[in-house]
Amino acid sequence: MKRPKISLIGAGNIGGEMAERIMLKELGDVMLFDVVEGMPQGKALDLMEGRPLDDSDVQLSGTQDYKDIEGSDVVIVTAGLARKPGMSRDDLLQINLKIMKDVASNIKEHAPNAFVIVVSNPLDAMVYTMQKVTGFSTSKVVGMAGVLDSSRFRAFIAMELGVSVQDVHAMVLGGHGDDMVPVVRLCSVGGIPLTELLSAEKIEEIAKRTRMAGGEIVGLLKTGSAYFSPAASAIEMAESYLKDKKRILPCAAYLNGEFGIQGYYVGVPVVIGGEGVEKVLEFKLDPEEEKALQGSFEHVKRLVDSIEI
Ligand code: TXD
Repeated sequence: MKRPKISLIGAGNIGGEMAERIMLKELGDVMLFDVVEGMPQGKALDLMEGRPLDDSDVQLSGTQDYKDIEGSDVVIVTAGLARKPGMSRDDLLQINLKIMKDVASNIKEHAPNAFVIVVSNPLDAMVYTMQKVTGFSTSKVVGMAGVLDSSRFRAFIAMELGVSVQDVHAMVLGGHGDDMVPVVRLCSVGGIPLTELLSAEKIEEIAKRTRMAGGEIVGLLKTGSAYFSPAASAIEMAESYLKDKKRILPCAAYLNGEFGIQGYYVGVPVVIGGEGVEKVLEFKLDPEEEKALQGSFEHVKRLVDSIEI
């Protein structure tokens, strides 16, 4: 039986990191695509040469030719610019929108049956563009943001309490912006509500750090944005699809009225299995959460309504 084929459109910081993770997990064969001559080929060859050290037999290749993504089961898109200090994710809109339209039309032509995970920022607008341009079922186009944002939230809580990250469960809803919504009420540590373990002030401090975590790393790196944890987040989603794991993951998914939102991509808990986004898990929000999600959605809506597709 053939291994799955995973094409990575964008072989930069996140693309290269995802390729290595796929190799280590033997998730499938990798096709790295980038517009920079030689770079995807070089990264693929480097990873191929390291396979004996990890007993991995997947095949990795690099290309500038979209024909080489044919037959992809999964396509993960990081093509585009990353922000620099002082830039917001929204500042990337015009340049990355142009790139996303080009990428989407090529995916439509060369990988019509793929599950597409969009990573590029501004995420909620880019995943919307991907779905509109490809015309793929909304269950086969999803955005990666909530898995990363929730991981950050969980990590900060574990760091504060000095406990294992395995026992911290948390979810972040909404757009992938500084107005994202860490759902404090549902956060638990070993089954104990977070609100019983930390003060309201400390929790708000952690929630704020979660919302600003992307910018914190951009400020430290100065040359780009986070890539280790975003790569891990996208691969978690791809793995749930490829292995039909039915994981419940916070993702930018197309909403058809759930959470009172119609016709946009916003971060909500979904089930990812062999059919893609198989279910949106809607649940009751309290008035404060409702207001925060609405505010975050309004930001997404303004951005999406401003683009010409
Ligand atoms: O949670 C999230 N969704 C975010 C997403 C987390 C972190 C980073 N976020 C965004 O992902 C970031 O703001 C960027 O928009 C993307 C990719 O971030 P990365 O750090 O991987 O950027 P790089 O290293 O610059 O890689 C982007 C690659 C680079 O090699 C370019 O040559 C390539 O994209 N590129 C293209 N590839 C294909 N097709 C076109 N047109 C193209 N243009 C540039």
